Amino acid sequence: MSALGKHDPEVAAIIAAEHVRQTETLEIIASENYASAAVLEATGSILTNKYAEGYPGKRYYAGNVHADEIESLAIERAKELFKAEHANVQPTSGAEANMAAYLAFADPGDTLLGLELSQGGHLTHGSPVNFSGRLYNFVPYSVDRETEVVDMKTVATLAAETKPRIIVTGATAYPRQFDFESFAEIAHENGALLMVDMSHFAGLVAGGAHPSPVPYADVVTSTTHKTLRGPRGALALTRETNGAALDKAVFPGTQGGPHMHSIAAKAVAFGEAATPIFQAYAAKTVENAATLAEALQSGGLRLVSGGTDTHLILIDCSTLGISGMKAQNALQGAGIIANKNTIPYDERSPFVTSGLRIGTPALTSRGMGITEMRQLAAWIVHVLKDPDGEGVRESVRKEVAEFARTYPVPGITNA
Ligand code: DSN
Repeated sequence: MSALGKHDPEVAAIIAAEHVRQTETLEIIASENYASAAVLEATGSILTNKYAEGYPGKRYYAGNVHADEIESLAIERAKELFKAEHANVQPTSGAEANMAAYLAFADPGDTLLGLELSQGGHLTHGSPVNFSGRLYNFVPYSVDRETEVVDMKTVATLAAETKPRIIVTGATAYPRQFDFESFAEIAHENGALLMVDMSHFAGLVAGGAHPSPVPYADVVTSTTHKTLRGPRGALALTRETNGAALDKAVFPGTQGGPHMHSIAAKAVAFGEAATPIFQAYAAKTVENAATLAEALQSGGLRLVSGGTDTHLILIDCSTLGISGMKAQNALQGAGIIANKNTIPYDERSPFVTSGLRIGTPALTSRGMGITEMRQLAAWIVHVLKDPDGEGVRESVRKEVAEFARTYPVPGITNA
């Protein structure tokens, strides 16, 4: 029996039940993934015991020889992986990485541009209920009503009119690639910096399956646990000239003691992401999303922007006469885990929504491919066309559980 099982059977039992849930369901939340056994081991390591405020070679506490080694290794691996001049691996979440980037390169009250939350942007890209929207004058840009893709002419006009300090791009529910080169041109012509939050597609960038924002952006932030398949956490990249400002904004600007166990796990994940196996994973994730999108469209579903270039698909449930919430709940009853999401110009509230966001990172980590994506699409279409049918949900749930059990979950049933 494990130490946890002996010491605290109540917590151990809940985690064991979560093992079963992760094994028997199909995880298609676009931002979720499975960390490897090595990443989990580093995350659960004794590095959690150490306080290490500061940076390698310049700490505020004694005893940091190994903290310095691990953080330096993580920094070097991040720089090498993303071909960046400077990396900070201390942000504990994407929100904190973004907070540090704003603190480093703007002042409270400054104007910034960000993609509207209801159109796929993130809370920290200027939502009025978030620190970003409260401290900064965020002006949102939108997608075109017809194409549902960001219209660079509108961004250019808005930038010329508002002269922002930073233009923020990147999203949580946008199925297309951003045009980093045009964003950089617009930003620089208007005296702004370009910030790219690549949280969703960082793993695709690392694996060469998506253009990199690093050559164009002045600052790049990312979580480490989505397509990148690392521990829950984040990082920020910038040019050498901006490195000191960014570091100061992370510590002491927005954070105290870094989470050294997570930093060790980030180093492991960056090492994994630099391998040919990961390159194949990234390519497969995108290929699976394209296959899934095509199969869903053949099944009669409407996809926002007509498809995907990434790991992510946004389904317009309103054409089926149901809300995103109803779709999410019906699929959950069938063992398929997705999340409701607003779609551009949504008429429903952000809690109910008209959309369903899905993605292929987690299932691709389980070794699934084109055949499995076609089967998944058939189940999704079947359930969404009869969202009140208990019989349909129950029969799909049994088929899904049996099917899912045959695909190992990294970190649980294999390495
Ligand atoms: N929760 C993340 C996502 O699902 O995209 C964003 O913070």
